Amino acid sequence: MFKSIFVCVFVFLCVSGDTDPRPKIIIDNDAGGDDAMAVFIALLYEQHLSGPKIVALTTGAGNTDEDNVCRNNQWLLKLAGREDIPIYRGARKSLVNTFVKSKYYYGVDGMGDSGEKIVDLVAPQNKSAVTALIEYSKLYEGELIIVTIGTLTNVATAMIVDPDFLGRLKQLHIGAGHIHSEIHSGAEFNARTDAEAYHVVVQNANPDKVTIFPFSQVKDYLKYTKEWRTDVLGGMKTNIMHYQNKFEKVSMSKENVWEKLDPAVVALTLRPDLVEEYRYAKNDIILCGEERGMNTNQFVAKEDANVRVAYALRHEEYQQFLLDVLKHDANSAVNNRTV
Ligand SMILES: [Ca+2]
Repeated sequence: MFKSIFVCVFVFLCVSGDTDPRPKIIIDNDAGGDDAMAVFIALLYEQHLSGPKIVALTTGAGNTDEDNVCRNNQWLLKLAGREDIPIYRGARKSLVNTFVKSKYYYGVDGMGDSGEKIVDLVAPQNKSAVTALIEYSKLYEGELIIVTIGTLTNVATAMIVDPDFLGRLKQLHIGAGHIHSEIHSGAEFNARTDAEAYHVVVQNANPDKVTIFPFSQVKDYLKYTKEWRTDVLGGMKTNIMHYQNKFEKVSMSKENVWEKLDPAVVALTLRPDLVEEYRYAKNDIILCGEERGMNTNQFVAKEDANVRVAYALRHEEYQQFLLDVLKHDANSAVNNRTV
């Protein structure tokens, strides 16, 4: 009896191919210089601080076209020495033919237009991002956290294809949208770029599974001086920070302060204690008219909510987190850059 149970467990573990008890993470991104830092943080946190296991990256158009986003994901894994992580290519445009062309905030190539040539890249997988998301949700049922830091096109499509998709996830963490106010009055890029996808996701959401990390809250709570980003964070002599500074070069030239959604969303996923207050909300997006792409949000009791919102964030603790994680490098413990 015990022998047969042992054999069954052994076969299951062999088939699933994983005995690691840590949570599993997929980062769905549109890299993007800010996505780059988010991916680096997750990889370094896994490698040096026993963080959740990054099992895949999935791509979609956004900061630049999907061909560039895919290549940028290849760069990131190469620089981090993590070509073991598969890349699955996703949405090349929005669900409805309303794709808002990027203003190339991070440069035409999405990564600072540095002219850098990073070679010997590992090819992406043939399987699509949507198929991969669904299959990983089955492989790691109850363990998988999907973090989106681009449009919601891939996740919305997975929800449409497989109505049980969200139920199998441990969490879906969404970096998109705003809690609108006088100072956050325009539509947020990730939400607006595929407004229909955002609508599909929140229509199918529930607050036990879905947390929204609005950009407005990052702007309110996690705003730092340009000097701190350039001299302190950017001054750390690691290979990864050397490239990260290049990837943000175009965007930094336009900014007076440093406030980035993508690294914050990944950091708050890895370290939920960096969120000071969550609230529950009825959250959606406006699809028609002049306000298209803007969010609607009403804070309510959990039983009336469709999402949880990361509302108040810890300023100093997040700043320290960035220093503690990004002081590490891909190949050694601390500060190994010599050239
Ligand atoms: Ca992004």
